[in-house]
Amino acid sequence: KAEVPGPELEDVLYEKAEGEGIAKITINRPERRNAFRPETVKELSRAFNEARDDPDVGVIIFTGQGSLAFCSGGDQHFRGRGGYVGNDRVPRLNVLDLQVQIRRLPKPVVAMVAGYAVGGGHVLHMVCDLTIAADNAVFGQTGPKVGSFDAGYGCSIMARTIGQKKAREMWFLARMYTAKEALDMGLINTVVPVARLEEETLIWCREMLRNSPMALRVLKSSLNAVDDGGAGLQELGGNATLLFYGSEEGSEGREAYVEGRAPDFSKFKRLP
Ligand code: 1HA
Repeated sequence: KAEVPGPELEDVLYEKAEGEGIAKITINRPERRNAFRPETVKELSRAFNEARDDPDVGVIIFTGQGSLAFCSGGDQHFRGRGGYVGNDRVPRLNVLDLQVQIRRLPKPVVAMVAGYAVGGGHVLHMVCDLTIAADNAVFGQTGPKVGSFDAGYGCSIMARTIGQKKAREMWFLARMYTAKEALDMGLINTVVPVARLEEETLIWCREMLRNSPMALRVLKSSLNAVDDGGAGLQELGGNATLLFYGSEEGSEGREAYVEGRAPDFSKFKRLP
């Protein structure tokens, strides 16, 4: 167990594997198949922020408590007009902000899915970088059956991932798909027996952790860029600035300014 600054988490668990570079964030509402209420989403956001800021964390596992569900989407008991209504009585669709947060987080986020990943819970696994599924996993959108839809990332990332025809099938018919079907569609990365889910997920995480963190960071923003439009380019551009600040050429500009002299960029060659 690891600390997240602020009030104690109620709906979410935050753990770090000591000396491993892996953080694990778990939705802990198994009695509701890990459906989220506004408070759950706020806590998830705090946990993801902590994992982002922690320089010892290189990969984040996102999962649900128990083997029956990853997440069953928005808790329908909390749904009101205009969104899901939490303790402050304000209706919110704050899971949309969480999707953006996961997407832009400059470290790989791995969805570890046992049981149901449906509705808004299905979209959450889709915005993760990789999905490792147990053989009991079930994937699907329920929106058109329960009076909802996610017309944002829920559609755009899905169509990019599995293609337009399959995406329309998934949304229009609101069927459920087995892990094997999801694998065949390219919706997930691999399927393992449920008893081996965590072990296999750790193998994938450790393999990524052996690779260059900066390469993974730039690749993630680059794979996001086209689909995220201006915001995607902004993310990719931020990485260019980050790298430039670490270079001698970038430092010369800052040093000259601080020292009150004209910068001398003459020694920096123009590469072909
Ligand atoms: O579409 C959006 C959004 C779109 C734009 C912006 C924001 C969005 C935010 C959210 C969403 C959505 O997520 S809409 C889709 C909402 N989710 C669903 O429609 C799934 C509803 N749940 C089920 O279909 C099934 O429960 C299940 C297939 C996940 C599991 O079935 P199973 O194993 O037969 O269990 P079940 O008995 O149905 O559920 C166990 C308990 O969990 C039940 O409570 P109990 O009778 O024991 O008191 C059940 O009511 C509860 N539960 C499960 N899912 C939810 C839930 N309670 C509230 N909300 C749920 N989503």
